[in-house]
Amino acid sequence: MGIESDKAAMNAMLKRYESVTIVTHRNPDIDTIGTGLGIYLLLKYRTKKRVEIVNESKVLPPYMDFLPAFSKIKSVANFEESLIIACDGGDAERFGLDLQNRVVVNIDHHRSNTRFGTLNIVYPDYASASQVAFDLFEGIFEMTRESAFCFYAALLSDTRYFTTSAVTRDVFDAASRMLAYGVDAAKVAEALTRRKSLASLRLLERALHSLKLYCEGKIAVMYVTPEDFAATGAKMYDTEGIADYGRSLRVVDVGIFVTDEGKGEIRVSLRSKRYDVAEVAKRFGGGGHRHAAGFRLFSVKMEETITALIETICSKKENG
Ligand SMILES: [Mn+2]
Repeated sequence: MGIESDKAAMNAMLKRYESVTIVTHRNPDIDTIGTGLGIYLLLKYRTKKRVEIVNESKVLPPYMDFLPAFSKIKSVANFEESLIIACDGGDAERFGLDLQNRVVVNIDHHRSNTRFGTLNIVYPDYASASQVAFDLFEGIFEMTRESAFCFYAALLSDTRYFTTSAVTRDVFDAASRMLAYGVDAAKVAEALTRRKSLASLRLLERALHSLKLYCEGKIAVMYVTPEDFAATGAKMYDTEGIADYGRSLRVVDVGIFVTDEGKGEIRVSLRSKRYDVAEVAKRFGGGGHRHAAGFRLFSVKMEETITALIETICSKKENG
């Protein structure tokens, strides 16, 4: 165990393959895409291997287009005998691709990770999958500025700009080492915080309008409906960051954000200060981190989902 033995295992694994397929998770965030692109660029520049990077969605969030090689991401995997490197996914289903009978390196930081890989490089104390990838590949290959840029963007995003409970001295140490490769921190910060779409702010306005408190103010619920999407022209990726608002209130412990795009799928994002929302998400078939988790439900009414969640969380609060 430990990063040095993981480096050796990763190196040995890479030596056995001429081609590599990097997979990123469904409903992608910057961590999965940034980690994937960082590894993609390293393998491209530092090896002679054939490399592809895949995300099952046809339309990727445009706000990620500042990441180098973003346009190289494909929606289907074409290599058949390649080594799979899975980025930032707690279980194999998260990737929406058939990973059965494939050799998989699982690079992640979710405590709930099911260790679905052939080689599992999972560090639950790390703040992002990109921090894991950076520690892992630094020393295997000479790091490049572009890869460090991708890893740093993913770290900044997954820590919500260094505000989550996962932020430690090690995180700042990793961030500092990333910047040492020439990453422009201000450029990354601007890309993440100052180029939102108008539709995303209009959607936020509507989401805030829906805000209600429950359980003596301990739970905040916000939602957006198909009508909200239609009225604003927003897409699913425009909901990025809205889930954090409920929890930002002083009295609130758990923020619930429910998204119904009108396609028969309801997405629930959970954020908390202390409550273990990963456990709740797991009970509803999802997963995540202790203070940030989520799940999806199909063909159910939004109101029923919200009621069930409030009951689950509020009753557990009273009991303990
Ligand atoms: Mn992550």
